[in-house]
Amino acid sequence: MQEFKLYFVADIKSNMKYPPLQLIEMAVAGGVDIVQLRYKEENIRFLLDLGQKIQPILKAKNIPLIINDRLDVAQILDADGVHLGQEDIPPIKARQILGANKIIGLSTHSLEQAKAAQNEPIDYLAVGPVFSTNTKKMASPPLGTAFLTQIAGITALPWLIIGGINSSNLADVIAAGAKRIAVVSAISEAEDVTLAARTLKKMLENKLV
Ligand code: TZP
Ligand code: MG
Repeated sequence: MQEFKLYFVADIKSNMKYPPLQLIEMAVAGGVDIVQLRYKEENIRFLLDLGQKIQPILKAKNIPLIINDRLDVAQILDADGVHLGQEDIPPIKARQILGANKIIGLSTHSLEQAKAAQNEPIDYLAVGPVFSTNTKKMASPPLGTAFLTQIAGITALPWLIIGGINSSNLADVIAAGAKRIAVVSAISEAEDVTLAARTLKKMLENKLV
């Protein structure tokens, strides 16, 4: 998969600060490299409709669209890939269904899981939560920054970190070895979404600290 630094998880909820389409447009204007649609509610028609609306915007900028959990939605949209958790469809099954050319990402929550991910047919792994966050009910404890120094040594895959990352702690996680981050609230809860994305991107590119 193409290199990326700033991975925006567009966690679509009914009580969002901005309408989803507008949010994604603003985040794209700020330079996010990948957009994941994450939607845990039931109106799959809505998700499909949103996916169809954002696809031309993302395609125009060569930004991959990743769908959280839902292989069926990824297939219907012909999205660029799926992101799976430890209790979702196993990556091997997703690979059989989606084929070699789609992106498959996997969430991991410990060094053991990150190590095991090496043997999975995936394109990248996510490690987290690094910090505590209100965005997702925490099923596992925050890993902290010291943990990050160990990840690079155990995986040859591109890895990103997730969970409570924002412009205030980004310098710390970069210092601990992170090169790629995924965020929900640091972008979607910002007053100025485009500026928030742009600032994170510049910090990741080492153009601003
Ligand atoms: N997986 C682990 S933490 C998390 C997900 C989807 C939520 C991250 O949200 P935020 O707002 O960037 O902390
Ligand atoms: Mg999942």
